[in-house]
Amino acid sequence: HDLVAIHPYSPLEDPYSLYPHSLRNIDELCASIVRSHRETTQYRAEELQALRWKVLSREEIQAYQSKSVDDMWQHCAIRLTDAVQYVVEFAKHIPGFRMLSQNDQIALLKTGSMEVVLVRMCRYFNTENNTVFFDGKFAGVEVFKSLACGDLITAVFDFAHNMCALKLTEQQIALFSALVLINTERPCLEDRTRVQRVQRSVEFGLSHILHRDNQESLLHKLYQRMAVLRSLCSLHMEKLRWFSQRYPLTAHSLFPPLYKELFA
Ligand code: CLR
Repeated sequence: HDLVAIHPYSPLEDPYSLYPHSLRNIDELCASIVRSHRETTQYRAEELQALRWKVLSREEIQAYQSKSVDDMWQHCAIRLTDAVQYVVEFAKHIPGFRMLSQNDQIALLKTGSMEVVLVRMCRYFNTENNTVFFDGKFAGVEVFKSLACGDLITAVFDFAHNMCALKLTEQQIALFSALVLINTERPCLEDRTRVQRVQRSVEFGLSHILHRDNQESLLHKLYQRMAVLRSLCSLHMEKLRWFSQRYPLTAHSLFPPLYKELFA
């Protein structure tokens, strides 16, 4: 288990989860989630802003388009797995997460990590030309043509575009990501009440900062986005099953172990 290896179960390191109802300070909870978000997003907002002029050339786009289906899938699976690994790091520092059993941590990450990657995608998205930062440059939908899953790519880009339109602050993104991850509706949870306690504190944190920012109307929109995320992730799983049937060898031997563990 790759995930178990990166998740030593150490409840004592986490003061909040021992006393979930005596959160002395909701600001402290928010600050700690924002800090772990900041420390686990590969690029800072200013860095990404400065890189916006870097777009793929005609030739580079053609190079991606002429890759074989399985080459391009493998390439994207590796990029996605990198991103997922940062989300796992982020999860570990959400107050209360480490208090959950290893099985529940894995159950939450199995369904939630891809959703958080998609939430994070809006930081890497340029709405002016509908491109995403991929492999060091900004890439449009056409770059992913050889994956042969145009409907998924279009849906993912649409989602990023709509998320950008909400103009969330880094703090709002951090709290929303935590809420996406800590979700009692996920299948196979052993101790739902414990997950619920953590979920409540994160919900409380999110409404607290939205209230502070005078943007309470966002809450409803964010809950709507969560439903879209769920459908995107089941589409991703569907595409992965299709791919694994067609290219069992690539899926079996060339995909990163963490990608297989989470999604296969
Ligand atoms: C999301 C935010 C992360 C950094 C990051 C890394 C990889 C990117 C991902 C972001 C967005 C979605 C992405 C992905 C690589 C491939 C994937 C562009 C920017 C596209 C949508 C293709 C998905 C293909 C699957 C079907 C395998 O912090």
